[in-house]
Amino acid sequence: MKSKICDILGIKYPVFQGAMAWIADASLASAVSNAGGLGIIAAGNAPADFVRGEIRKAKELTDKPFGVNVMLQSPFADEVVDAICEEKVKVVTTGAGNPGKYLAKLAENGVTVIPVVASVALAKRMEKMGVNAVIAEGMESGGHIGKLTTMALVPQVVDAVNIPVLAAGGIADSRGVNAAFMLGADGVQVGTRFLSAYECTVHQNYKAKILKAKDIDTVITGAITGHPVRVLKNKLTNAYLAIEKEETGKANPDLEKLETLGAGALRKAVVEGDVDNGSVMSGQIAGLVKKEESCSDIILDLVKDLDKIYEIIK
Ligand code: TUI
Repeated sequence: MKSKICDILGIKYPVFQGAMAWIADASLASAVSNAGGLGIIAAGNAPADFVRGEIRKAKELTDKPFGVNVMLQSPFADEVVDAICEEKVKVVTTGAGNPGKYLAKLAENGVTVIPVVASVALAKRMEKMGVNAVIAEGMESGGHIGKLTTMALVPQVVDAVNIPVLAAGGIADSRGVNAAFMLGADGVQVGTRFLSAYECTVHQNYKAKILKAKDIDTVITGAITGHPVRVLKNKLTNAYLAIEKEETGKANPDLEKLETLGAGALRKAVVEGDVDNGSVMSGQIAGLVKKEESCSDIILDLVKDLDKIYEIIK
């Protein structure tokens, strides 16, 4: 038995690399694709020309399929979708919203579309609108998150739709992969573990903070603004959460103070390596990530028991 998602995309292993904003560039995505998974370039909040540049670099670095993630809250989302179609990217994932308005254009251009969903309702709506698969992402994930855990979300989405479902959130080794298949998933998306990859160009301080992280080291900021984001605890999150506490319950909470504190924080950590005052997005599973490795070794470790799992679930 093979994963349906491998057949749809023409990839060897049913492992997607999570689209970490500012981090998942052509270097990481092409290394994952070359290793048999699906590498994904994160558009994040970047303008289309930057994304186009990464797509062209990835085409030089791999002849395997790779994807681009459209962050739907980006002010550049429209132009990024145009660039994706012009560059004939084969696979698009979306995050942090409902991609409905882009689906017709992407389908016309032959792009396989796989949105991230955080609820059964959105998964069903997406299936009706013709997407090829969905990624059910639990709140164990790093970055922008929904409300449900992977354990609760994945089987409910699997039962609600007839398209392949990938599981994301809290998966960093073969035990997590096996568990995801037992929940009915047809593949997985892994973010945090790839932060430790040699081919991941994130600042060394960020990598070191991930490698040192313990199980209880992440916190959720932004609950009050309606944009909850999971990050590793640091000076920035202490200041941020103190303001959140002060403002919670007020008739007119001063959200601007929080926005000012958060502005540019991800870049500060990823590019400048300021892991005290920057935003170090990470999943709850960071405590399992212990050493730097190649993307190829990471993928082979993730899928090492899959043949046994296929036997069990067939
Ligand atoms: O998108 C993500 N994770 C991200 S995006 C990101 S970039 C960023 N930078 C600074 C501040 C905020 C974001 C960092 N991490 N994951 C995919 C994801 N999508 N998780 C949850 C969702 C989601 C949630 C609700 C998708 C759809 C949704 O509902 C939309 C609707 O209208 O029903």
